[in-house]
Amino acid sequence: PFLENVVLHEKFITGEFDTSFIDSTPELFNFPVRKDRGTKLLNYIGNVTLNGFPGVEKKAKPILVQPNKPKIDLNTEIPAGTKQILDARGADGLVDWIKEQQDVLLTDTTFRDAHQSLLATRVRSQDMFQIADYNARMLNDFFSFELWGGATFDVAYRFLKENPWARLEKLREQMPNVLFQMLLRGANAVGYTNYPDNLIREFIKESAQTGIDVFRIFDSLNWIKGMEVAIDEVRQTRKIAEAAICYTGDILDDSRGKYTVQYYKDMAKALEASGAHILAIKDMAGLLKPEAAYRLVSELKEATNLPIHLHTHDTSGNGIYTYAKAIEAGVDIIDTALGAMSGLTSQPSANSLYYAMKGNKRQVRANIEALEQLSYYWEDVRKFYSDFESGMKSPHSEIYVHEMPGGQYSNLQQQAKAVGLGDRWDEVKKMYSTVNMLFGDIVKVTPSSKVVGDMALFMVQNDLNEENIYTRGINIDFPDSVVELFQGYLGQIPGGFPKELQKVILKKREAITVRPGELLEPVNFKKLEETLKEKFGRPVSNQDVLAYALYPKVFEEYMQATESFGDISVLDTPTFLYGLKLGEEIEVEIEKGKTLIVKLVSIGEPQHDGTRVIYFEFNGQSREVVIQDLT
Ligand code: 3PY
Ligand code: ZN
Repeated sequence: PFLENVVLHEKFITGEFDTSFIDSTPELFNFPVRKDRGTKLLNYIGNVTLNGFPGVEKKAKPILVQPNKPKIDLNTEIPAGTKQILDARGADGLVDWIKEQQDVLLTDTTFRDAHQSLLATRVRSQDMFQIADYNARMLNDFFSFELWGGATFDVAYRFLKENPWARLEKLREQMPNVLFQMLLRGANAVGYTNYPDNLIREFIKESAQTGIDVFRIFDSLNWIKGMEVAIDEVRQTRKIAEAAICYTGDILDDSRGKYTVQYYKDMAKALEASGAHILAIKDMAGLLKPEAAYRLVSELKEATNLPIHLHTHDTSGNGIYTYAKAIEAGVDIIDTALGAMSGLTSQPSANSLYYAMKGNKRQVRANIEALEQLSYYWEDVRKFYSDFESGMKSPHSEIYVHEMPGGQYSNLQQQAKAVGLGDRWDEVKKMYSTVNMLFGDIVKVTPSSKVVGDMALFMVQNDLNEENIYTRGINIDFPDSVVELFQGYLGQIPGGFPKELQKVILKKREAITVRPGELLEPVNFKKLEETLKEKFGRPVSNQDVLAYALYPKVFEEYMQATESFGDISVLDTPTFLYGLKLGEEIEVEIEKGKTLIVKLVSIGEPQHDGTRVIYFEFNGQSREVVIQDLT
């Protein structure tokens, strides 16, 4: 390391050095601590074995079978798919191709929304890499794989300590034939707040380069201004801008005057005018009832020239029926998950939809045998993550009342428990819809849904209701997220914020009505890169810089984790979540052709400083690590 420091030093490279160089350059002696990869990995395994994994009940490692993989030959050539159509014919050519199809095309959400909605977004890259080669050969007739964006970016760094860009890159290598789709929260990118325009643009550019083809862009308040920068940038990268209308309310209920068919038609036309290639109906909570789906799709088809891509959640249990009616009305593409990862708060099942449409003049384009075999794999993998299941066991028709998005239900329930409102959950749910109406009936999807949830908890906690809020609220400080919403920092709502409540919440603060992106200071990427290089003492990539710009603290903690543990994405999921049992031996492929064999031999008694020595066998040799016992 010393010689390396010398030859890489700026003064050495530029020749600005003399014989006093070594004495006058103390930084030459700053060696990065180079723990070898093996020791780092043992540190992780020792730590998780002893202290457990956040959110996973500490218990004996369950017996989990190796997931069942389809029996097909992977030495066959990967058949061409939609990705090749985009590459050959461009975005407009692909749109023409979609319009020529008689069949209903499918998007598979298993790698993104399905596990975001069922398993708190915790599915790791490993479990995707293990099956991706099969997907490429067995789901080659799919329209797209939704596998990135939404909460997956944040959760990968924050909880899984793995790099979401590396996930995308590797999946792209494994599945070069089908379009890759991501969910982008417009000006909030993959975060919870508006970012500067140049950060949105740079993030899209890098995502497109790394492998994303279809960007589903939405705004959490259906504010088109919040989507325009993203749509423009996606078009510039020559990828596909799929602009979404977020569906809320009920077009069949005349008492909900705000979100009418006309409202959605106007929005769709505006999105078409702003450059969308495809129109998405994003029904994030699963509120689109079958008859409403028929009407909405029919009218949107008339109002625009765009292909329509429908997304729903199966929380009510009516998902397949909704899809069947949408298909009857001419919808082009539909979001489904593989059987074992579908239903309830996730997407409806591709497998079930296939059978539901059998005999119909519009068939679902999929190979049912492939769907069934891949579903077996996920049935096994899902068991790894059982601690992250929400506990919902049957369809919830009350979704039509509280309108909570698929991914929020279990989160808010956890938040309620954390603030001591666990036994008042029914009140919180009711308050969620009260808050929605107090706010002027808004779209509820990340991040606006989080604001409504924060406010609902706050009101129940402080015995506030729709009557006393205007009088008692004057003397109360509201949660930051609520203040920000009413300041206009997430954008504007149709019809404007309710004035009286806005005054109560903001007090003396000013609200903006322009796009927050117009006010935010652009990110200086060059400077940020320099700062990070210095901070982490190693070169950083454009992807690192972007991740830091979006999530500074999360990214920093991720970097610290990789410094202590190395790349732990290589571990199998049961070991990642539970560690090893005494005497258990595993193989870890740390890179192609390089495998480590790790066996847990024993765990020492606690020492006076609260540590324990953990004894391993590592490639046949004795190794030990010292771990702080936090239990
Ligand atoms: C997200 O923004 O992560 C969503 O899934 C919204 O539905
Ligand atoms: Zn969704």
